[in-house]
Amino acid sequence: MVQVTQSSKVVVLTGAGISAESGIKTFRASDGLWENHAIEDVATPYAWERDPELVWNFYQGRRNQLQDVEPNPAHRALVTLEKFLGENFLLVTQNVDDLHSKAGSKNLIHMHGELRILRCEECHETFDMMEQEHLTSEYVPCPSCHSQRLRPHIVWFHEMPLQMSEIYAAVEECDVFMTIGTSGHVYPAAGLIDVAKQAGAHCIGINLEPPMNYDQHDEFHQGKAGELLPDFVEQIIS
Ligand code: BV8
Repeated sequence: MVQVTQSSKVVVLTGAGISAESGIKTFRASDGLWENHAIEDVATPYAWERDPELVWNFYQGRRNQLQDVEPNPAHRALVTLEKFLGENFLLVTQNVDDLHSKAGSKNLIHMHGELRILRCEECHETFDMMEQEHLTSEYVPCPSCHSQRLRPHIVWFHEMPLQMSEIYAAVEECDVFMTIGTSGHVYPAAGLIDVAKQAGAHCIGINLEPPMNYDQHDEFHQGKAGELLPDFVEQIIS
């Protein structure tokens, strides 16, 4: 069991599995389907051009779900780890839900965007759109330039994830790299562990089942993040 001190640099990458015990379906569990649409068919810029109403309703439905879910012990364990490490801790999430920030995580990058936020395709302003009147199936005009081109602030397939240079900089100099609740299917997120290995980091995985990039991990703990992570964090910072 690796030990971390307050001078250890730790990067954590989370995926849909860390939110599963909060009641948010993972992509694999739903067979990558949403109401019989393949995620890759609704989470792309082409789908948005082809059928904006389908894509809008897909995201409005998931945005509405945010009102009914709460962080679980796994989200809170990462806040404990961040409080111990301070600026030496970075949390990178593939998730677009708001459970990490609701739990209190601060050094947090949403590399695939955020459900709560919409972005104007005209003026590129971003807006937190969680007011009740915004959660309808009707389009919401841009509050700034009033265009009808507000899109989900989500990184779709074939779009470049956000803040990748910051993420690579942190992974290239970390001592410990953890993957939690991710199947290792989607790139470039799933390739971050290769960068960490190159940098000599100790790579730890916590997941319900071995991820696609299992072999890159120095240690792997199989099980539910909400059950394993609180004790794991207590042990490595003691
Ligand atoms: C890019 C936002 C290039 C959307 C997401 C052809 C052309 C172009 C690109 C590609 C291509 N072919 C492949 C690619 C790359 C592509 C990709 O990786 N495709 C996959 C399908 C092979 N990637 C991209 O397109 C990326 N962009 O490459 O751009 C580029 C280059 C230059 C310039 C411009 C562009 C963009 C990828 C981002 C897509 N957006 N999310 C939305 O959410 O609606 S991806 C989305 O799926 C998630 O964010 C996440 O990343 C992924 C799902 O993965 P996980 O989070 O791991 O979830 P999953 O369900 O898979 O696994 C959950 C795990 O948890 C399971 O293992 C389960 O066992 C475990 N679990 C369950 N319960 C628990 C648990 N573990 C612990 N405790 C529990 N209780």
